[in-house]
Amino acid sequence: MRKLLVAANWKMNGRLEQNRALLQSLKNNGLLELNHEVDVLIIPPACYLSQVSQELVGTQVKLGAQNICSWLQDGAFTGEMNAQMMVDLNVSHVLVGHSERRAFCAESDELVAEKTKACLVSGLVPLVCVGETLDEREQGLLQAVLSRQVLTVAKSLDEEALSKVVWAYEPVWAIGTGLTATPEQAQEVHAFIRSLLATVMGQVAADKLHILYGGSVKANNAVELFAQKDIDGGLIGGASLSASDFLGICNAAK
Ligand code: G2H
Repeated sequence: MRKLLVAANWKMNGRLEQNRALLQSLKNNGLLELNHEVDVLIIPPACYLSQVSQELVGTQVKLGAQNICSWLQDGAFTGEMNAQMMVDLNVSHVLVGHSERRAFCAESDELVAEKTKACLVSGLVPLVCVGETLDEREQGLLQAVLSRQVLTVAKSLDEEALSKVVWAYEPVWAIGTGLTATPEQAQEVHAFIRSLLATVMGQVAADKLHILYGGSVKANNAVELFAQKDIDGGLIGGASLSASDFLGICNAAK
């Protein structure tokens, strides 16, 4: 039985006061009691990691980062941050391969694999995002795209490292659009991703992996999504910016 994980991806949103109020409201309204039944992860912009880390002291809520630089330990690389720096900030998880970074920052499958490795070497859990565009789905390329994205990462890792990766399926056409994959559509893709991973690590190990769903998850569609056999929680964008919406989703994962 996989314990569900619900992750709040704040993306490029928030201000000091707004974050404080949001976290306070989450804590006052049941966030801390959830942890027995659901794992919760908050992924703020890098500049607010320290603030969120401090607000979460004494709780079991985990802290995630939205990005790392994979190719330098330390050095002359203005504007970048590496995995070791994230460890210093109490980060446990790092988003890798989010479609917004693939699209806006031209991140390739190979770079996603490098970043995944860099996280693992530093003891961080990579949360690797994969998903097809609407065009790709309509052209019948869904399985080809996901195979390429998943296997480029999976085949670059040994089995022990691969067992530590968390995956997120985020159909690009469902991100921030209000469109959501139906629970059946999502389940079908999650089962496919798990079967791909089973070809690399075996079925028993693949059955232990977490595969989250992301893309316009709301409190009113989360129950059905999370009830699917191969959906192990959610990566939540827009709805994570409201305490009541996010808690509604977390409660759906109980
Ligand atoms: C997908 C998701 C969170 P949203 O990007 O990563 O965002 O819930 O706003 O579609």
